[in-house]
Amino acid sequence: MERATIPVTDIGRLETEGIAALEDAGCLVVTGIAAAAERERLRTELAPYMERTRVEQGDDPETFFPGFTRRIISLVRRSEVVRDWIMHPMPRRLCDHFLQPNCDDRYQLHLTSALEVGPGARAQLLHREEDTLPWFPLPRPNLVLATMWAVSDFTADNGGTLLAPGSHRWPKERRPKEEEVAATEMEAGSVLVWLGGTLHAAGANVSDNWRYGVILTYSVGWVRQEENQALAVPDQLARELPRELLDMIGHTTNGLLGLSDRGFGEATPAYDGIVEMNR
Ligand SMILES: O=C(O)CCC(=O)C(=O)O
Ligand SMILES: [Fe+2]
Repeated sequence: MERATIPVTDIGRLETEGIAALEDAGCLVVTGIAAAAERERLRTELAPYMERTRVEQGDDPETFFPGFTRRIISLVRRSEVVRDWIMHPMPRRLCDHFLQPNCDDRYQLHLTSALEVGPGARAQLLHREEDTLPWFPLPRPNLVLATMWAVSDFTADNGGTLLAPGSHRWPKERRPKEEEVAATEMEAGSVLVWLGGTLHAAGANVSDNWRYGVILTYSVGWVRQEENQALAVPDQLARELPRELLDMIGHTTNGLLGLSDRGFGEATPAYDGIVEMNR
């Protein structure tokens, strides 16, 4: 069997080729999305937090996150660049296609994390982003769409994300053969996209360089977000954020879920929905 490959496209071919390739393979690299200046700005914004992160100098093979890695979450409050990336038209177009049909109302931000894989890190265990939403049997409807923004280059030897193309259609028990797993190789500024049902993991880093990626995931609005944005984004900041971003991060209702009488920006008319239902 030939070695598995991850399809690659640029933004100009997203509609004509990219969407179909993502549907088919469950993963896709979109090149040339984040400019060098943005990536530098992001590194500067996150550096104070990354520097404080403890890097495990050993490794417990049972843990989900290997040693020799750095991870932080809560990026909405820590990075303006991330706020722009969350709302970028490319992932939103893909969410419109892959998530919106399974939404009763809207999709939402699910998780933000900056992930650095250091020299000596082993590969992560293969998993599906939807493993935290185990209710449906596999293959399940698309509930999550994941993006990995390449802040550094991603290579097969510096921890480039491993993916099993096609595994979003596999039953739960099926594990990939070695040749069914591909390592993501992409230049900084590219974005790897995969569906919540696709098996994947951070690769092992056998190089001398740190691999730097920002993972931003989205989910259908009727599931609980992986990252609790109501706690992660301080009220004072939320008051200053644009309504569209607040809606995306979940400071809003999805149908009748998420009621609150503390709206930021224009208050959400949460009770209008109930009034409508009782008419
Ligand atoms: O770092 C990577 O390449 C993948 C990370 C990942 O899949 C996760 O943390 O869920
Ligand atoms: Fe993952």
